[in-house]
Amino acid sequence: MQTPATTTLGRTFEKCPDEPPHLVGPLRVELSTPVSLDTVRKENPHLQVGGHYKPNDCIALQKVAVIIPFRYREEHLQFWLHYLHPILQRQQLDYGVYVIQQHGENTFNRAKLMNIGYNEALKEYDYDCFVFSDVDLIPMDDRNTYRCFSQPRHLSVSMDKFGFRLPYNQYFGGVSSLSKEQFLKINGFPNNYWGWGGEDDDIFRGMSISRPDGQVGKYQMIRHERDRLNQPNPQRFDRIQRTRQTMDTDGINSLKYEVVKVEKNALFTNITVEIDGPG
Ligand code: UDH
Ligand code: NGS
Repeated sequence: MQTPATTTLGRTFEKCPDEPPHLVGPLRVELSTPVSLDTVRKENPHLQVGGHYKPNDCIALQKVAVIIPFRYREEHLQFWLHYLHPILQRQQLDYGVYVIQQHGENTFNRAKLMNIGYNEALKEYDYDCFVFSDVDLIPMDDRNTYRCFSQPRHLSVSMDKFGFRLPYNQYFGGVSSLSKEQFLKINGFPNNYWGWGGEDDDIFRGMSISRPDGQVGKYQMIRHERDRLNQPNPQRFDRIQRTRQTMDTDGINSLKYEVVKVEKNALFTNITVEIDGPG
């Protein structure tokens, strides 16, 4: 028997179970018909403004900020919200969704946007876990829990575009989760990877990580062309080489940005930020 944890207005709440009871396992993902935000709102009547949710019959085991680095991918975001909100609710998480949108026309910087997401989410709520997700990755099994584990976790381990296997052993891209302590231990993510590639390899930093098995960790990626302002970064190999020397000074402790706008809509918190371009 679990001990009652909180009493509110005469109701007694217990901690949510380790294994959420309403999970269904493998899921079908269908990406040919776009889904409107209006439909997604109607499908998720229990969300609170800003894309927050917590179970109403038990106390969630973790408080999770889900952070999406973003620019010009509205259609992908609609699919993501349509698929992920119901899954995250079945997983009985106390969660909020933060879309961190890079303002302007500089080269894209995925890792820096993720650092900003960490910082901004913590200003709002006492999150203990951070899930970082590309906007185009849809889990194909709801047992792949968007929470933190005793090691940093790589969640997107078998993606359709890689034939449902890891492209290489140290791959840490796509979707990952780190607790606050794990994130701070590696000084967050590098701020100086502009353009495509390498920042996820940098984040791996030789950590020992956990992963779900290949069935639970299946993902479908929404197919797309290369983005206009996210060309392969020619400096990426050089940067990775030097990460052990730079990680103590380049990371969450050196993060600089300006918030342009914060909008809370029914499905997510949309934070637009200004970051400098490559120096
Ligand atoms: N992202 C944006 N906008 C951009 C660039 C990136 O929102 O302009 C975000 C988004 O969350 C995306 C993530 O950053 O899921 C990772 O970027 P990516 O999807 O470009 O990386 P990926 O490795 O694709 O998936 C690289 C281009 C592959 C071209 C293949 C052409 N057939
Ligand atoms: C590696 C990149 C990673 C990238 C991965 C998968 O080569 O950033 O490919 O790319 N590392 C470097 O470039 C150093 S993908 O097939 O998803 O486009 O995540």
